[in-house]
Amino acid sequence: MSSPVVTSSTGLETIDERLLQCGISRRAFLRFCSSLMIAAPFGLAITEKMTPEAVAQGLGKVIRPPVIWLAFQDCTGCTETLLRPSHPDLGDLILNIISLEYHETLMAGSGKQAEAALAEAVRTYSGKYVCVVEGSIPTRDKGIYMKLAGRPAMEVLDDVAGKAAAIVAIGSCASWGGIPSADPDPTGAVGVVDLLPNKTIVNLPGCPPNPYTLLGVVLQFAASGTLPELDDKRRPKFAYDRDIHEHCPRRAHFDAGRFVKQFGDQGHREGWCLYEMGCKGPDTHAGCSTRHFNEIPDVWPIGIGAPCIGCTEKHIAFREPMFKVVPLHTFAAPPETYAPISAPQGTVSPIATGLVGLAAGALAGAGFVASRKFSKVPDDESVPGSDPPSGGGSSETGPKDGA
Ligand code: FSX
Ligand code: SF4
Ligand code: F3S
Repeated sequence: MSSPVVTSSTGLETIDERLLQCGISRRAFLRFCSSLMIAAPFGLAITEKMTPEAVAQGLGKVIRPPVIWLAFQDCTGCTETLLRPSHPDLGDLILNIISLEYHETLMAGSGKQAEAALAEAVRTYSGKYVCVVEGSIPTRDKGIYMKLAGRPAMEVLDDVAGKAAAIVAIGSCASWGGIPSADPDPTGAVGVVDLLPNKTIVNLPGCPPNPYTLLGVVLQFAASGTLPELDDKRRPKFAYDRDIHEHCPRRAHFDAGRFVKQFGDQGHREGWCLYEMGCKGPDTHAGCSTRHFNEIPDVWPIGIGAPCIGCTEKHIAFREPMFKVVPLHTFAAPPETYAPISAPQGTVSPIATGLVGLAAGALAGAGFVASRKFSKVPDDESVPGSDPPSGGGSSETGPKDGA
């Protein structure tokens, strides 16, 4: 894998040529390049240490990569996320940046016409196209639970992905089975890598994943014939190297011990930490906490007040109950004591203010904070150090217990 997806000898246009021909403005392309940079500030060769103008200049010269998109057992959420950016013209732009040769959901043709289009695309770009796979593949009973044109999905995958230059498994379903593989897994759903373990495959789990991760991978491959560095689960490190919790905007509440206890309670309204509502952010590798969806700030699960369900992690999503509290890793454990959210309000007389008064206040504050423990009493929003509500049990259990 050392050459770009296609060369100009195929007669395909560059991205610049295509945008010019379609009358798509430079401004829209620059906006796209800026979004790509936000999604991949490090680790993607086409954006690293560059300005949006430089990214646009470089990408403009790239031959539009031919993409054949297969859809198996999925909800089409991955396609939706690609084509639902905040600016309608951005979806249009994306379809002009890549050369989407086949996509059942988006193409006008159906039946025999669609079959012919797939065969034609595979023939024309054999060994040069990127095969994007959406959805899991059923394997039980020889794969009879999903057929395309009379062929089991397994066979279609083997044929089409087998002739690709690179394969991108988009979404958790294509990466490792996703929702269809949840118990009782009636179809024996698996991901692409389970069936083609020796092929060049990039996994982009997420339900759905961020579309710019896909575009970044495909465009880097088109530009240089290389793929970004992958982790041991074949996920590009630029998008999956950190966990949600590391950069979560609610992290300060976690560290301060302010947890939502019930959806709709005061803490929920004030944007406190969702750990006790089952948030799997401390155990989930994805970039959602810094790269929101649809280019709209706060459009991501935790941003809208829902716990992260760990949708990028095979051992969590659709395996662990959504609202179950997960044990924490050591590094993520909250401190033994919490810094006060606001300075304790003392009753010291103004006459007594001064260094001595401040020192006494600080000591009192430290004791006040050190006495604070997590409470498992439902709806316990009492002030730490005050009497717990009646019926309250021990408050000795808390997130750190599972660390
Ligand atoms: Fe799965 Fe994607 Fe979730 Fe849906 O393709 S990753 S169910 S968002 O559409 O397949
Ligand atoms: Fe954010 Fe979840 Fe971590 Fe709380 S537990 S800080 S909501 S990622
Ligand atoms: Fe998925 Fe969690 Fe992001 S549920 S979309 S990894 S915040």
